[in-house]
Amino acid sequence: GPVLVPILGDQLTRGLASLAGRAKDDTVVLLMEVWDEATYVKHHQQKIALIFSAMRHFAAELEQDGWTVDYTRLTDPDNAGSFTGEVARAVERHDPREIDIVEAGEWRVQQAIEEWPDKFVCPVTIHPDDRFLCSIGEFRDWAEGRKTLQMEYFYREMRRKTGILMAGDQPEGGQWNYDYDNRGKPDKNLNPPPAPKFAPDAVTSEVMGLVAERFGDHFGKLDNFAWPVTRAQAEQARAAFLTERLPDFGTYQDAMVHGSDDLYHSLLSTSINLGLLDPVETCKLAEEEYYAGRAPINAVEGFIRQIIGWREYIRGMYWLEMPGLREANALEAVRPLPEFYWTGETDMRCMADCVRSTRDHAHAHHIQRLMVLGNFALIAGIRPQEVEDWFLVVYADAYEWVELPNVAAMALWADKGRLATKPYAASGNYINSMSDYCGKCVYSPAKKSGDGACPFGPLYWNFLIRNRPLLERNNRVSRVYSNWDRMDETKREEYLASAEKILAGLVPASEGWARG
Ligand code: FAD
Ligand code: DLZ
Ligand code: SF4
Repeated sequence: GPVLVPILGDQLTRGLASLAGRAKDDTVVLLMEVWDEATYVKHHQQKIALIFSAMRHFAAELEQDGWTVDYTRLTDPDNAGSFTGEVARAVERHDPREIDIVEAGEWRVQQAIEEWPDKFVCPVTIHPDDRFLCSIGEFRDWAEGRKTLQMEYFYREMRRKTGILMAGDQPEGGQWNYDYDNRGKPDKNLNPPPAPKFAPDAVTSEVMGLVAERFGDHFGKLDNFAWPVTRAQAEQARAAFLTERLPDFGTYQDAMVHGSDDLYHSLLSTSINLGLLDPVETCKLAEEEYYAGRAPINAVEGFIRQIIGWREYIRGMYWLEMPGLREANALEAVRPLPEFYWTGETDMRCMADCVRSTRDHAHAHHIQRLMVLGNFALIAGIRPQEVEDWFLVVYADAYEWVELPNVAAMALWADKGRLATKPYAASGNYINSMSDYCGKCVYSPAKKSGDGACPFGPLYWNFLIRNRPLLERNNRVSRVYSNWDRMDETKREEYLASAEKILAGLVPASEGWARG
């Protein structure tokens, strides 16, 4: 028989390692829409629509290219509901002499694939995913024996490896990192050109019908779907970003503006994660903008660092820390997730805006995820596993390999600082300085406790005091404890009393939002 090449929903890349060098007349490509993947958490409706539409478009492109494609739809009456079950059915249909697959992005799926050699009579080859610059083994080697695993050092290795923004063996411009220039506050000059929107075509519309029918009870709005679903659309989105928004990407990377959901961000994470865009190629195109004098170094370096730095590092950390990372809870946080993460019904204007963007577009930008949604969960002491489920459900770009390290380790410090040197805990002062949220909020960061005080303030101090034994030893945090100790007694008591009141007022989310 032929070689059977199963391709998972986030492996939509023409040059995938399992297809490279393969004869078309000797191969059956298998794509599977399966119930298990669509429901292991109750993904945002746009996320399911995006993945199914991109899979169907990709299958059609492969066929046009001369490949034989076997595609199981979710509604096929015999659909087995799982990857393993669908591969088993395909083995019966095609009697393959071999199965060739690229390793899965997610641990859960990889565990299942690793059982295939015992399940199927034909040999199974599992290829490394060479769409990442750094393989899992290479990352392990880098991490081994290091006391600290800071992203910055890993990133420099990736710069050297690719030669991107390198002048010989020195970083272009003399510095590795220009973050110091990337703290621009939102001001009146902010006028970002809107990112291109892609109206649903016939394929996407059909899939949206399916999602509405089968997954209509899942979180999120479906009808303003505008994601790129093909490589051509993703390239168009990328080109528009590089010419229109990249030059200001750096400066306003950390800014937040009410009602403005992407500012100068690229919105390319969904396309990169699905495999529609190559990460290194994307960085090289950004680098060209710098050498052509069309974008400044702080913007280009900042963008490239997110991709060959953070994205690769996060993926390496995932495979280094799994399966334990899923259970990690260094700060012993046990409070249930508040209902407003799902409904957006809260007086906190920052939080309400971030949940609105998340619900309407299955997207929020990095600082919204980290410093509003993540920060609140951190300082309120929400159980990491509930926060992780939320982040995995709500974003169109969320796969566990990238979501989990960002949430558990970066935002919640559940790994006790293996990834982030100190917790990203902040009071309303930070949000106030980086956004226009606070001016029209019913709360005020200037008011420190009692009625009308921004909840982030008391919760911030409460968090620090609750975790003092663990955090005080960290010399990047210890300074704030001296501030606390110098504060007068009544003020300290007011902070802690306010915090208790705020925490007691949090309404836990009802069951059934994240899991069926
Ligand atoms: P840009 O700001 O334009 O950045 C460019 C690219 O860099 C992104 O497209 C992405 O591929 C990459 N990137 C940037 N930051 C990170 C990061 N921290 N980790 C990995 N890649 C990064 N990203 C996901 O892709 N999926 C997730 O599920 C996810 N969950 C997150 C949860 C939390 C709590 C936090 C703090 C961050 C999370 N991120 C996640 C990272 C980041 O917020 C998104 O990649 C980014 O907002 C996507 O929008 P963009 O394409 O406009 O990004
Ligand atoms: C997220 C997702 C969803 C919702 N549905 C499918 C699907 O039906 N078929 C599929 O191949 N992939 C799906 N995915 C993405 C997978 O979960 C993703 O391929 C794995 O996470 C990779 O480890
Ligand atoms: Fe958010 Fe506090 Fe600012 Fe209100 S005052 S928007 S709650 S940071």
